[in-house]
Order: sequence, then structure tokens, then C-alpha cells
Amino acid sequence: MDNSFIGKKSASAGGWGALKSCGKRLLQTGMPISGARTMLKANQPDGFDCPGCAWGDPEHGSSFEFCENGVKAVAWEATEKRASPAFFAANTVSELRRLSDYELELHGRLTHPMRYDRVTDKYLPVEWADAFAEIGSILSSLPSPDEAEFYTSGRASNEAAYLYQLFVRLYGTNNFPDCSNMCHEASGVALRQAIGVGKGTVLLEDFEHADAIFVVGQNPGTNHPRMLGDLRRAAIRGARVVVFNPVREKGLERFSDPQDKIEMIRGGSTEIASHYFQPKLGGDMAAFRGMAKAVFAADRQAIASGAPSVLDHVFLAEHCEGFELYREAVEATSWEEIESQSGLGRADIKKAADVYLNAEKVICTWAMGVTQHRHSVETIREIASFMFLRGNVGKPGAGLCPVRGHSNVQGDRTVGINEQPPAAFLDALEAEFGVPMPRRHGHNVLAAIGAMLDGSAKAFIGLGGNFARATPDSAFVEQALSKLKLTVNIATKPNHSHLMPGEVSYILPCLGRTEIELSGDGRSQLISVEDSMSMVHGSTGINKPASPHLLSEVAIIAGIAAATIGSDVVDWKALSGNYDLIRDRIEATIPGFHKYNERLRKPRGFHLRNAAAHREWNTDSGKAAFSSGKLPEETVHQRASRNAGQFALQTFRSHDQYNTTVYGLDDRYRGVYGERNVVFVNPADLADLNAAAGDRVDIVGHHDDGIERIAQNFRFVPYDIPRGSAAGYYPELNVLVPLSSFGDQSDTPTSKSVTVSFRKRAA
Ligand SMILES: Nc1nc2c(c(=O)[nH]1)N[C@H]1C(S)=C(S)[C@@H](COP(=O)(O)OP(=O)(O)OC[C@H]3O[C@@H](n4cnc5c(=O)[nH]c(N)nc54)[C@H](O)[C@@H]3O)O[C@H]1N2
Ligand SMILES: Nc1nc2c(c(=O)[nH]1)N[C@H]1C(S)=C(S)[C@@H](COP(=O)(O)OP(=O)(O)OC[C@H]3O[C@@H](n4cnc5c(=O)[nH]c(N)nc54)[C@H](O)[C@@H]3O)O[C@H]1N2
Ligand SMILES: [Mo]
Repeated sequence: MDNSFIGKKSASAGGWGALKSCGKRLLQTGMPISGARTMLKANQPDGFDCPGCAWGDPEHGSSFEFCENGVKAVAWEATEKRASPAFFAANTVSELRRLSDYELELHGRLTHPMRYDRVTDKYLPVEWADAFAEIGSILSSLPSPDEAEFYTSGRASNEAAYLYQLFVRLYGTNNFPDCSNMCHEASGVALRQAIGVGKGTVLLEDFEHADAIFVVGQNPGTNHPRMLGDLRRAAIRGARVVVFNPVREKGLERFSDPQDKIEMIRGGSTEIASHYFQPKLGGDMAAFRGMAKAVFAADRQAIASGAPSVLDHVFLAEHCEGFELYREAVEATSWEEIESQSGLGRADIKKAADVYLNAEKVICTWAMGVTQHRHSVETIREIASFMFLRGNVGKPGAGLCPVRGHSNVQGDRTVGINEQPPAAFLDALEAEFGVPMPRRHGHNVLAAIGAMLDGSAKAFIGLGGNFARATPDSAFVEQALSKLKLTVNIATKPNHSHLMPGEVSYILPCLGRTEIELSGDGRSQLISVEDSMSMVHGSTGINKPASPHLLSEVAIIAGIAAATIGSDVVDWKALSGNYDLIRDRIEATIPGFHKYNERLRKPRGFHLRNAAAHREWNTDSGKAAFSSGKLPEETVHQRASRNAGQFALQTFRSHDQYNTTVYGLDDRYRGVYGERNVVFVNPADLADLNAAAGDRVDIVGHHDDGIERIAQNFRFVPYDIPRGSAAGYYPELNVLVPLSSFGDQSDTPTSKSVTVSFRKRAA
């Protein structure tokens, strides 16, 4: 069997490999001469916010915050390749549909607004004014505004997102399916319940003071590479880094910092994780409960021996509610249950608990490995409860840190992209604009898909993103999109969501983060974004737009809004001509933005106050709330292990992709080259399956809804991953993620817990 696609794994993350990859990337994408200048301006006070990830920017960092995957994200946008009208003239939509995500986006930046022509099955160029007029007339002819779905992907700036929600609410609906519904929704829900605010409580500076950092269900080496710099500095000064991840991820093991000249010259690298635990998929709640059990045992022992309690009783008494119930729930959970569900031995869990006990200040970070399970909300509540035990929320060097995905996904939420808007926000909008706002809750991603499938939705507008490929059961979603009356995608590059045209369909090309946004009067506009640490900062593009026909997202939204609802309530043209005016409206309607325009122009921007970080709890009880639920009845892992031949599959990202955007076919840190249709399994499982590395299989989904789901022609890669677990790349595997499997309270598709088996393909 040909297994030449499996090669050497990088010895460490970062280092020369990262630099080499950057050089290659710049050459391949045909980045213009201004390329180097573009890179130097990323995440700098007078530059643009890197569209790569939502990790915070340092106050006194090196001259520029360099990161390999940031380079890819920037080069991807700054490419010289163009998906021009000639490209669309040469290919029918049916032909384009046969291309992979990778091949499709390789064609480069969109240059003209395009309208689908059913007769020729091609997209043809149109004038902006005509596009706005037709979109406006279809939207205003719908019997109810609730028949339209307004999707947002988390790259949109605060200004674009605010204008978008304002238009949509004035139009009359709260239908805001958002990428965060598939991402950190569970973090928002759980943290609002636990600490009264759906965001993390730490600042970047806290990483300089933490004694221990728990990194749970996250692969920063690929997805938040700049975080590795902070983890490395912490490791060097002796902080413990405790990882929970079923997969051995290179970046969490060793990192060689491209910013460190000595490390680069010596070819050295730094050990990141002091402890690396490999739980089974979905086993984190049990692991945290086990650690809490160990903490309570240590507490009893301390008290028995006359030592002080290991718990922070002042914090517990003054700030918390539900502690006793939590303690009872923890004590009532048996070690057998904890071990079987977490897949970790008692001794290992105690080791992790010891790190926690020996640290004064602890940070816990997490991402999709925690949020994309059925019981994610409960798991994050458990994490918060565990952190409360020693007062690790609301003090310097400690706290809860969900690491966000898209570079402005947190900001979009802050400025009103929310299908269940708080009444106070709607009141503020009504006061500011003098007209009633819709009060009915709208659709999230799953509800929007449901409405498309049952025919009650008639229109889809996408502000960025790739709805058809990012969502579960992608085959169904693609069909659902093509049944609509109107589909509109505001985008920078062509993707598969554009190839499922409704009756009337537009692709509206916009400027990217790196490009200069000129307003009506020719002045360059500043936009703003919010990172994972709630820092709001400015971003100004520096590159010439990819085409003279592009409009900014703000201008496109303003154009659609004016054509749909007119300009009586809001002067769309004025707002899109001067973003300061949009920010004035944000300041007037959203707490925390006082002196927005002034403070945005300070070098590092400003911090949105987080009440929980100051130990003010905006929860129902006014206290930090422990949760005391039972462990899940059954995790994906336990379910799969009941049936011979079944595995628990997670869908994650390779090193060469940004969500549905595939930059290349390699996954250097995992030693896979030139191939994305792979599935990682434990070598012992491979032997049991009588299979070898490189063997081809179909992956068959097992879900109790009678629908057949098969991902065809994948190849085995033996990997250091627990037995009974499997992993492969999204979006290719989204055909296996069932729409009807989602998180309790979060509605997040369970992309990290899919039950599958393997079927050998005939040679
Ligand atoms: N270069 C690059 N950067 C990105 C992105 C990108 O695609 N490319 N995407 C952006 C976005 S939108 C997001 S949301 C973030 C995503 O950032 P991550 O959450 O790091 O993304 P994933 O690749 O999904 O990785 C999930 C990690 O969790 C582990 N995991 C899976 N299941 C479990 C579990 O049950 N328990 C535990 N403990 N671990 C588990 C996996 O092994 C994997 O290491 O990154 C953002 N940044
Ligand atoms: N199976 C599985 N599914 C998942 C996940 C998973 O881990 N596993 N992760 C989920 C997560 S965390 C997320 S966040 C979603 C992501 O879902 P989305 O946000 O919908 O997807 P992206 O792939 O980030 O969107 C890429 C497209 O955005 C457009 N784009 C890029 N930059 C810009 C810009 O500046 N402006 C505009 N208007 N458009 C732009 C380009 O046309 C590009 O094709 O996917 C989710 N789906
Ligand atoms: Mo995400």
C-alpha cells in the first residue's frame, strides 16, 4: 500500500520549518512586492489586525508579531491571483462544483459583483446598483422578514457587524445565524451562567504571572501560534503547562520561537507541556471532576494533619453559591466512573490536581475540543467550578480563557450579532433610532438550516464565511440553499456556498482586512476588532484593493439596506462614508464603548471591562455559580465502545487550512503530506482492523436517524491517539456530522463526537 504521504513530523513547532513554510507561501501566492511591508504591519498599532486568529496582541512585543499561519492568512488575502469575470465565463457553476475547496479558492480574489444566470449556468458581472436594487426588492417582497436568514462569519469588523444587525433589525427580524453557533457558543452560555459574562476573564499579561496554565482541547501550534510564544515564556520562567488532549499535538510538546535568535541559531526548542494527558474524546468533564475529587481529598488530609485548608474559603464564602451541592456531586461520583469516562487513570488525574494545588495562580484555556460535544456547556461549568475552588477567577495571573476562533468573532457578538438579543440592548436601539425593534428570538445556525429545509426560509445573506461547507450534513445544507428564492454571499474568494445558487443569486466581492478602505470622501477608514482578551483595537488596511470594483463590507451592507428599507431612519450613505459615525451609534447603544473614537486611536486600543474579572457577578444570584450536575450518561467514546468496530471520531484542522479555506495539502506537525483524505487511528486499533498505514477506507457514520452518511476514500494514518478514537479533517468530514446531534443548551453541532466505523475499499 502506498503510504508515501506519511512522512516525518516536525521535531518542534515553529522554528526553521515555520520560516521556510512562510517563504514558500509568499512565493506560491505571488504576493506583491508590498508583501514584506504587509507582514510588518500585522498586529501593529498603525497596521491591520491579522485576519488569522483572535489571540491578543502584546503591549511591548517585538517589532512585529510574527506567525507562520498569520503569514498564510495574510498572503491568502494579498494574493495576485484573480477570480475575475473571465474565470466565471470559462466555467459553468456545475463544473466549478467539482473542484475541491482548495482548488476553488486557489483562483484568487473576486473582482466584480456577479449574478447567477440560470440559462448558461454561469455567473455574469453586474453593476452594484442593479444588484442592490434586485436584492432590496426581493427582500421587501417577502411576506415576513423572518423568512430571511442573515449569516455572519467572525471576520466582519465591529463597524460592519453593527451596521448589519441594525439593518436586519430595522428590516424586522433577529435571524442571526452566526459562525460562533458552531464554535464557542457553549463557552458563552456556560460562562454567563457561571460568572455572569459570556467571555474570558484574563488579559494577555496574566500569562506572565500564572503559576500553572491548563490547556484543554486546543491546538495552539496550528490555530493560535502566537499563543505558543506566551506559553513558551511561561514555561521558561517555570510555570507548569498542563495539557489535556487526546492527540499528541507537536506545538504543545516543543516550540522553537522564530523570534528568539539564539534558539533559532542553536536549532533548539523549548518544552511547552510539563504534563500531557490524553483523555478520551468527550472525557474532560470527568477529568475535571476527578481533579476536584483529588483536591477535596487533599483538603481533608491537610485539615487532618493540622495544616490549613487548601481551598480558598474567603472566596467561596464571599463570592460563590452552590459550593456544598457541588462538593456532594463530586464526592458522589466514583473513581470508576471518572476513569472510564475520561480514559485517564486515577494516578494521572491526581498528578494534574497536584499541579493545581501547588499553584497560587492558575489559568485555564480551551477551544473546540471542549465546545463541540453534546455536554460542552456542562463541561465548561465544571471547569469554572474547579477554578472557583481556589479562587482562580478574578485575580491577576489567573482566570478562565476560552480562546476564540475568528479574529473578530467576539466583537461581532458584542456589537449585536445575536439571535436572542438582551432586552436592554433592544431598548437602547429603540431609544437611539426611535423605532420599534423586533422582540421575537431569531434563528441560530441550526434553526436557520431547519427553516431552509422545511421551506419556511426563502432568502440567505452571508456576510462572509462558507455556510454550506462549515455546517454539518453539508450535503443537505447545499440542497437547502439551492431551493431558496435569494442567495447572496459577501465574500473575498469563491467558495462552495456560492455554487448552490438560489432562484436569484449574487456574489458580492468585498475588501479584505489588509486593504485600504476608502470612504466617499476618499479618506482611509479605520475599523475595529475585539480579541479573546476583550481588547478592542483599530485596524487600517495598507494594501491597494484587489480590484477597483470592490466595495467595503460596510458599503455593501449600506447599499442593501438603503435599497431594502430606505434611508428615513438611518442615513446609510452618511454612516458608510465615515465610520466614526457608526462608532458613535455603537457608543450610544452598547455599554463599555464610551469615547470609542478617541480611545480606539490609542496604540493598543482599549479594554472592555469584564465584571467577573473584578469579582462582580452578573448572574441570577449575584454570585459565582457552582454547577452540580451528574457526568454525562454516556460520552461518544463510551457509545462507540459498546459496538464492535465503532470509533469516536473528531473533526479538526490541519496545519495548512483556515476553516474551510485550504491553503495547502500538508500537515507538517502531524507528518502528513499532499493528502487531506486521511483518518488518524491508534496503531493497535489498525492491527485489530487488520489494516495498514495508507489503506483506503470509507468512513461510515452511525447515528440513530436512519440517514446513511459515508465519507468516501480516506486513508489510515497510525497516530498517538487513544484506542477507540479517530480524527480527520473538517470540512471534508462534515458529511458525517449529523444535523440532529448538537450540544445541550448550545445547539453547537457535535463536530468532535461522531460515531463511525470503517469499511475497506476494494483495491
Ligand atoms: N491556522 C488556523 N488558525 C485558526 C483556524 C484555522 O482553521 N487555521 N480556525 C480559527 C477558528 S474559527 C477556531 S474556532 C480556532 C480553533 O482552534 P482549535 O480548537 O485548536 O481547533 P481544532 O483544530 O478543531 O482542534 C481541536 C483540538 O482539540 C482536541 N480535542 C478534540 N476533542 C477533544 C476532547 O474531547 N477533549 C480534549 N481535551 N481535546 C479534544 C483535538 O485533538 C485538537 O487538538 O482556531 C482559529 N484559528
Ligand atoms: N466538522 C466541523 N465543522 C466545523 C468546525 C469543526 O471544527 N469541525 N468548526 C466550526 C467553526 S469553529 C467555525 S468558526 C465555522 C467557520 O465557518 P465560516 O466562518 O462560515 O467559514 P470560513 O471557512 O471561515 O469562511 C471562509 C470564507 O470567508 C470568506 N472571507 C474571508 N475573508 C473575508 C472577509 O474579510 N470578508 C468577507 N465578507 N468574507 C471573507 C471567503 O470567501 C472564504 O471562502 O466552521 C465550523 N464548522
Ligand atoms: Mo471557530
